[in-house]
Amino acid sequence: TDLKTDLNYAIDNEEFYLCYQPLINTKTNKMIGMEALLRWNHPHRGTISPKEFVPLAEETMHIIPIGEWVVRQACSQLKSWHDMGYKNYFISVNVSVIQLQQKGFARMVLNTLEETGLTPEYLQLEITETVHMEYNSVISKNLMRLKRQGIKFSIDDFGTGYNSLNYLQSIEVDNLKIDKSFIEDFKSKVNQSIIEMIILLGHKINAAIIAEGVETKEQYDFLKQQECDIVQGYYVSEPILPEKMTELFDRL
Ligand code: G
Ligand code: G
Ligand code: NA
Ligand code: MN
Repeated sequence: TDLKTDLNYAIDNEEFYLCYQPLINTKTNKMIGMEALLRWNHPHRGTISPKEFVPLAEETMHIIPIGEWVVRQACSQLKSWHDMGYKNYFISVNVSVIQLQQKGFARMVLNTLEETGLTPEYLQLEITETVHMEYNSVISKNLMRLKRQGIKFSIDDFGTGYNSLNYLQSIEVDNLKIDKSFIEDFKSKVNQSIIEMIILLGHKINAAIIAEGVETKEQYDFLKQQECDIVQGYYVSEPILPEKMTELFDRL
């Protein structure tokens, strides 16, 4: 069978799960939140990365129920961590522009927050532009409605997306995430200029800067010195199962 067909059964068969990766404040070196990252445990092929199946799910529109499952799972996981006494962490959830352009998207997110009991201020949505989508009024209405309720927004892979600058025009974006391709080769003159420019732009519009793909102490120190606010990457921790997160709460 092909993956597109298998997507029909994946939710009901409970084949999806989330990993979590810590986000670290460079000023305090403390964990302040985590990104939820989707995984598909396929019955025959084993674990499949979202890089492989999210584009298919966007084509077939399975991304709508899958995205709803992700928001619910992430919010209820964070709520249970808060209830265990691990307070003040936020959670960052990836959303596809296909989801953002559904009329019912904002309502779905707000209902899920209410049902899980998570305060909206602890939810961050990462806008990831894997497909090209003209910025339009449905998207901006969803964003503004959620923003009014206290939900925060990050532009993922900033500098590589299609419409990143349009989002900045219509809502106050809370975070810009520097794409890991710029961090990977941070010693190149061009990449350093891009990193500096994104940090400058972000701070001018009151957004925090998150660098992803931070793998070495050298990268961490460079970013901290450039006043990058938050880092994420293997240097701190890879994405891990929720059971392992509680260990990190005590350590980070
Ligand atoms: O963790 P990993 O490197 O496998 O993630 C690969 C890509 O998949 C990243 O670009 C990430 O933004 C995207 N991704 C991870 N989880 C989700 C999700 O729940 N929904 C969507 N739409 N994309 C996701
Ligand atoms: O949404 P986005 O595609 O930016 O998601 C981040 C992706 O990068 C995830 O797939 C995650 O597994 C991966 N990732 C996280 N930390 C690192 C890292 O330090 N190095 C690399 N190469 N990838 C990372
Ligand atoms: Na992301
Ligand atoms: Mn990214």
